[in-house]
Amino acid sequence: MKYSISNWIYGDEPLRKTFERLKRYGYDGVELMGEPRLYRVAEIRGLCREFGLQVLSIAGMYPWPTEERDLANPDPEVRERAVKYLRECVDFALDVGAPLIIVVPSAVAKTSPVGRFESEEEWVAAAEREWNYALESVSTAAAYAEQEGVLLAVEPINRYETFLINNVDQGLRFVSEVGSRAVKLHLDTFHMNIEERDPAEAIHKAGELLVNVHIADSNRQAVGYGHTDFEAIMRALKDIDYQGALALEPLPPVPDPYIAARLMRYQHLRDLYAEECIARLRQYEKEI
Ligand code: LER
Ligand code: MN
Repeated sequence: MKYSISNWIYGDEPLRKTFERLKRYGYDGVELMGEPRLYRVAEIRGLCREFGLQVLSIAGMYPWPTEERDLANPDPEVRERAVKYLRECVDFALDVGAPLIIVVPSAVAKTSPVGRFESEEEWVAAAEREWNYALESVSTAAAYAEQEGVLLAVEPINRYETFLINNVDQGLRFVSEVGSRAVKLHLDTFHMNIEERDPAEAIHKAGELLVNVHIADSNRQAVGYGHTDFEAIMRALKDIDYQGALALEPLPPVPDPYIAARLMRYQHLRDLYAEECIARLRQYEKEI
């Protein structure tokens, strides 16, 4: 199994410090935050060579409210900018040798369609419209990704962070409706813990469409801090012959993930979580 850490959980920490941590604890690579304009490609390539690490994935960032990153937005100009952002992420992935980009097809923390609704019917109609807009946007971006040989991996996230795609069934339906070779599925153990009846069963359902996985425990902290059954998860990944990476995304105990990522008072957890997560997951790998 390949292991990485998604560097958005370290706020604006310098890349060198992140790469040093990854190397120290035996990781194979990094998942880079999808902010192409914040990086210098030459620096990333140099750090990968120096530390013997790979960029294994790009985590697209879609913070709500946004006029730039909402692929499902009713405003066509907003959607156009969101597709442009994804194309920039594809170019960035090519520049740093990353095989895939994570896509959340509506913005993160957008828990209702855009607008005000007087009735259930209006809400349902608006949600369906945004589903279709998201399909159209992801299909457009997928045509470019397919041509460039990069994958887009759709991430279902929990109901408190999106109304659009919360679980593996909805994720698989979305992937099938886009119907592109370049569009696959990503799963996250933290979100699955909220939305799935059985996370291991969800992994089995995803099967060969699963190309990337985020790891955090049930309380979004490091492996072993919550009640997620990682043994069952590792066994399910083995059963489906999972070939992707496990990208760690554990956060300090603070409700808003983007604030949690930046709080200096929890910085001491960065090394500790990095060390514990890979050690515990490797142990499960050995035992199953
Ligand atoms: C992103 O990978 C994710 O899991 C979202 O919940 C961002 O907070
Ligand atoms: Mn995630």
